[in-house]
Amino acid sequence: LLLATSVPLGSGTMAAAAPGPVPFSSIVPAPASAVQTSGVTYTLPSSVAISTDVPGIGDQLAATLRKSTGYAIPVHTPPAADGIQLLLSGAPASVGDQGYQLDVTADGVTVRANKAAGLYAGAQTLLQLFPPQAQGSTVTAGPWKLTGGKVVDQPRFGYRSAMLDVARHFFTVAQVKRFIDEIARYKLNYFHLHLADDQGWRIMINGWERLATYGGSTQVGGGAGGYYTQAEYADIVAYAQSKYITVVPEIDMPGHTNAALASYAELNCDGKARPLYTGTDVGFSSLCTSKEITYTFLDAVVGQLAALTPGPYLHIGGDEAKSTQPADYKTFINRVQQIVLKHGKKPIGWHEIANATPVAGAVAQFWDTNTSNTAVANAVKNNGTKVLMSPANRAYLDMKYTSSTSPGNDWAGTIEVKKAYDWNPGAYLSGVGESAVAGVEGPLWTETIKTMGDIEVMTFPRLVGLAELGWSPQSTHNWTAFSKRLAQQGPLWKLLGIKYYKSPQVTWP
Ligand code: TNX
Repeated sequence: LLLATSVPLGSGTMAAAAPGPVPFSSIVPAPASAVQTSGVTYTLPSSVAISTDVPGIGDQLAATLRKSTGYAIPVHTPPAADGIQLLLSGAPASVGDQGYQLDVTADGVTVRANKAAGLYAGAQTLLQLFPPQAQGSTVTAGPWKLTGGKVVDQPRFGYRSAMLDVARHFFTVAQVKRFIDEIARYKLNYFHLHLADDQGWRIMINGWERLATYGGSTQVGGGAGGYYTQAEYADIVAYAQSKYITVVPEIDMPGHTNAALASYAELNCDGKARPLYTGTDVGFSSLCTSKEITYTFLDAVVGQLAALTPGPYLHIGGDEAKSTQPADYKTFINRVQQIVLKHGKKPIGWHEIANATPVAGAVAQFWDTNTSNTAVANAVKNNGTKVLMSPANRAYLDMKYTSSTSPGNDWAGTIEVKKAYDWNPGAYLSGVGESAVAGVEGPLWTETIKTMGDIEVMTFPRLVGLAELGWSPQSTHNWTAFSKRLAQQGPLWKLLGIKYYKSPQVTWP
């Protein structure tokens, strides 16, 4: 990278005029290839327009830049050739379905991609080339200058995700959408919604209404809880889709099911409804694997969720089934996988599903703290199972940063920012090499997480490290360089009111 002509992002944040231009070395996740053109910048004229093959992406970019620049920024479809072009033509085949090419010359900006998802990713890179004020909600005086050069970029792994547990503490649709906004900036393309656990059932199921109205009526600590109507869930899914994020809904089973067992007596082997639960223990509940009503129930749940979910996956949980006999667990998971397939989806489960027989196309999500797991390695070898990497001592967003930070859990240790970044998902678990890894996910369990601020401070800055592990080539992996990129996000988070942990490991501007 040629950095001689550029001004570091943090140096002008107090000035009235927009600082900049931002060097390519600040792009996070680090791009596969980025070369600046010495001496070249593009200055946004106040007459700038966007010309795009995907109006939804052009409109989102224009809406952001209108608020901060005060420019009109009309959005056209080609053949108009405007200052900013977002095109589904001319991208190299090598960038695949999720990558893009971005060119900044003295005359304008062109993002090219093969698919809309790639164009969206390129638009996120483009936004990062503006100073943080460009994403603010008040007008800042220009000139708005962008560093000239070429970025050719595509992800290392196709699956990059964050999980939010809305069962332990319930979060509103507006809070979930804000979280989606926050993760989309870093090119995550999946969002895992943990919809049911011992403490709460958070989605209306027609014919089984008490799951939501009773099973959803509380949460950890005894607060009011809540649930999403099917229309609200569909709204979350559509919102994520507009940011090229695929929602993966999870109904955890056969354990982590106390809320369901409290709502319907017949789901218990002894036919007696359990009391609602507001504590934080795990492993005490199980659906009755030997009763037919269990599978009738799950067919309704899976069928309705599948109909509401355009993405290819449904997450069936399967973790910590300590109150289910191992043989019953295998029978149960194998049968539930067939229900998922019947409704046109592929199952994802926590890695314990490798103890059953993962079907073709199933994904096992690894969450343990060790670096070898025989059942997972065998599933990879024998069933072609792909692994989603969420090692709890690296990727869990609910772990405390240090023993003196709160909120958070610490059963998997504390995870400072460097520890969250400094591992290699493609060479972490024995027998699970690069080609067996679907990608990475940062799960945020919410036993101790109650507010949007709690969500944000646990997520940022750590999730950006995970996003980089999922997107950037291993050859770019370097803590010193990463921590500098990361530091440049601080002013943006401050401007947007996003709480983050000011880790002493990072030199914030
Ligand atoms: C274990 S890891 C769980 C969750 C808890 C989490 C807290 C896993 C798949 N299950 O039920 O919320 O630890 O860190």
